[in-house]
Amino acid sequence: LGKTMEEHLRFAVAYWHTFNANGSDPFGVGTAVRSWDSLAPLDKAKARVEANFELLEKLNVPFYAFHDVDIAPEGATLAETNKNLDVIVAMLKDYQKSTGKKLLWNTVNLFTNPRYVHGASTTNNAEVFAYAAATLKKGLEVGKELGAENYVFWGGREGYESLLNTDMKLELDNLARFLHMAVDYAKEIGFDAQFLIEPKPKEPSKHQYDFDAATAIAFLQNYGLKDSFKLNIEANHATLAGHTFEHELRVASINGMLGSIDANQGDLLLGWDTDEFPTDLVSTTLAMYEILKNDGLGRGGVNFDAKVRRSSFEDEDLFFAHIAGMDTYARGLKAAAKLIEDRVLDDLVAKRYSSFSEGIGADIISGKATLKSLEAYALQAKPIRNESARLEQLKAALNDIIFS
Ligand code: GLO
Ligand code: NI
Ligand code: NI
Ligand code: NI
Repeated sequence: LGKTMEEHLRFAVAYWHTFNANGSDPFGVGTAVRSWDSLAPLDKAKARVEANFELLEKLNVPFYAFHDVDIAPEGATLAETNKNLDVIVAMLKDYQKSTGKKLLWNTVNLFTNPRYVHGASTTNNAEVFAYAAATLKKGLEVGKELGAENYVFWGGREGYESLLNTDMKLELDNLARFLHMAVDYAKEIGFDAQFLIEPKPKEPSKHQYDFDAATAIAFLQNYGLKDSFKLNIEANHATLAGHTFEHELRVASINGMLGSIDANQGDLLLGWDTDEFPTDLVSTTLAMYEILKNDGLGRGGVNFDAKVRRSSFEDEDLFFAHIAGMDTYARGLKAAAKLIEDRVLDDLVAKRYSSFSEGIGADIISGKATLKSLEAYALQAKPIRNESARLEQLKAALNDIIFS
């Protein structure tokens, strides 16, 4: 389909799920033991940089992604935090140069620190908004310094716990103001990354404003931001919102807003963002089908926002997990390409909607039809006959392609 597999699958490793993660979960402490555990914070950060690039090399993965707090320790003041960042960013830059590895995207963490208990740009506290804005400013500068191809906004706590104490209108206006400031500043410093909103319906907040693709697109449109953003669609966030991954990809795609993906999968029985590595071939096939139909992800990529389980604490597990994820996406890509090349779905879809290409259907599409002309048609038309959907036949054909 005009591109190599490498061009279709621009894999990225998520810094926060590899050597920053240690296997802890809400009910248990970390299980991974690392050689740098006893080092001072900044030395720890340096050791992780080294480990990150070793992982990228050994996996032959071209990209990585991070939050500011993943790469460098927060200081007691903003100035100190920024100084720590500068040290590590210089080191990352050197490593990028010597290895050829690139930054798919960066972002800033505006949800972990206690100052963000009420949100960041949607906080009730203007001082917190200011601090978040200053952190964002630094994030954009870091992205520019490292040549990030995208910049992600996941609204960690941009939502509410209760409407009883929430001024929703003000919070949404402020979220838009925050994003406009980001657009303006990126322009000012010549940072030309693609901006991406990552929708998620809940967790940690009870309701998050970027609930799903459709909600995020409407928000961006309402506030005059649509041309400056695309979406980063995460599989597990789609299912949290009650959608399939492919639904969210389709919604983004038909609106010209599909930018990048966070590759993972949820658990059918657990109702939260479990961030498991993607190993479901049917899901990756349908996802890659949407992505191929979108003509790829452009400067986006396939970022493994996925973590090994608490019981998989050896560094080796990180390798197996990423390899399993990459294999599942590569097979999904092959199956999706075959679906397209064999016109398994296209012919069927074309046939299914063929009534819109002539007669009354063509009038509807061209805008010529009115309620009156359609009534005139319906009054003289013969009894209506629908075709069978042949769903089971279709699903069997899909299985054939995926599993053969
Ligand atoms: C959390 C998100 C998160 C984002 C990343 C970017 O559910 O998936 O991992 O992808 O933090 O801020
Ligand atoms: Ni994510
Ligand atoms: Ni997530
Ligand atoms: Ni995640």
